[in-house]
Amino acid sequence: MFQEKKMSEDYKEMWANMGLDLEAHDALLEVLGKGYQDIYLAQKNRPEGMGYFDFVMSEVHSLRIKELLDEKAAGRKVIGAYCVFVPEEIVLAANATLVGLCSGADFATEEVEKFLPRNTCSLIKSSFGFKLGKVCPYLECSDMIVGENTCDGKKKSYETLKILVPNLYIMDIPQMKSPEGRALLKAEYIRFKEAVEELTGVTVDADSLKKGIEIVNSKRKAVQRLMRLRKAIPVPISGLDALLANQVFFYDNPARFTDSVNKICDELEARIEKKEGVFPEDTPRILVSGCPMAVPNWKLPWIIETSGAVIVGEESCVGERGTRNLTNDSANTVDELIEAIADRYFNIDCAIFTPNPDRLNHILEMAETCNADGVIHYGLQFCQPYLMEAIPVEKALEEKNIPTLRIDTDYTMEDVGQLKTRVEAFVELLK
Ligand code: BJ8
Repeated sequence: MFQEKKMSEDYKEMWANMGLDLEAHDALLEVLGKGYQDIYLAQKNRPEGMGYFDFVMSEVHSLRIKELLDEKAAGRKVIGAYCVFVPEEIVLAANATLVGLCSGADFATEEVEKFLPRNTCSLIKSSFGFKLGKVCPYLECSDMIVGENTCDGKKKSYETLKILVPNLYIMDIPQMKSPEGRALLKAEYIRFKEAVEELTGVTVDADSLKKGIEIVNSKRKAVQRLMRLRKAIPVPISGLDALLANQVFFYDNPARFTDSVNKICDELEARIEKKEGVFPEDTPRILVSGCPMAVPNWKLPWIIETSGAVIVGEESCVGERGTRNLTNDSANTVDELIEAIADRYFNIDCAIFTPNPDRLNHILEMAETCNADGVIHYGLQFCQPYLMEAIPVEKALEEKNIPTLRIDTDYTMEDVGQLKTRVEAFVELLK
């Protein structure tokens, strides 16, 4: 007990030294802890390996931050990113650590709306809220923050974020899958490599880049393995737990994360062998497609899985869109390896691309391979790219007789009752 108190006092000092607002931060941790308890720990039949992720979440602002600060004290740099277009391979090759900057909850909304219009998506508002509310230790310990020109909302909001953070680096991202777009992405990755080299004082060479690729590929392979196991009937793990693994992907030490996911997969294989499911075999299976769900955005998955259905896949950047492709590491020069990295990332089918037929095909393919009975398209209000694409996505799925429900929502809890009614009706239809 005393030990625990002493530890929490030490962490308070650590947070205060980072410039966090302790009162606001305590309030955030309390809400987060309560939400985790009610949503995650209330689940039944969880794989034992999820204990590791429960631990990670309980320490997400403490032990992991202490690890990052220890790394920094030893001379390593930390880079924060908002988008899966930022190549972790290059960051690792320069002996730095990449962390995702979460943006999954409303915070300091009144303050945020002094800087951004009200009709901005929750994800962007959240990223500002965490900064203005001084509650995100990842943001505060980042030596460089990478913003990317993806959607208009992000692109323009970074002009303002630049005033609030001293170390914002902007990466340009193409909007079309043309040879020119591919050339732009490669040029941007070379420019990013140079900026990271300047920050770290480490020159990236072919060996370090190959090593970086290997580490990130291993992470992705573990998550791909998890994804494959969810195809089983009955499904051996809940969608909420699988989402959590996909969320922790962005924070944890990569090697430790890979091991932990593989351990869960071993356990799931044994479950599948015994035909042991997390829900009854006839539970309707849902594919969720759309905007990314960053920690602690668990609202819709929680609604779905407490309404008689199970989520069997996420067509999302916090899910398959972010992890499905590997980077080829067979080349032997820095330029060729960057080429391979650009090839890998150019395949990401984010809705900011126009036209974007790959995403549509991928959703159809996922619905089939995941044995999904229906698709729920998740769009954040005011997110033009995903809300606009939701219409052709729904049409294409209906042409294949795959029932689809379109949900537009935000991070508030105001619409929970209404969403639950709609999801329950959809699940009834699937039954
Ligand atoms: S690669 S999905 S992580 S940009 S929800 S901020 S699109 S208005 S998040 Fe994304 Fe990279 Fe694409 Fe993935 Fe804009 Fe929409 Fe808000 Fe969004």
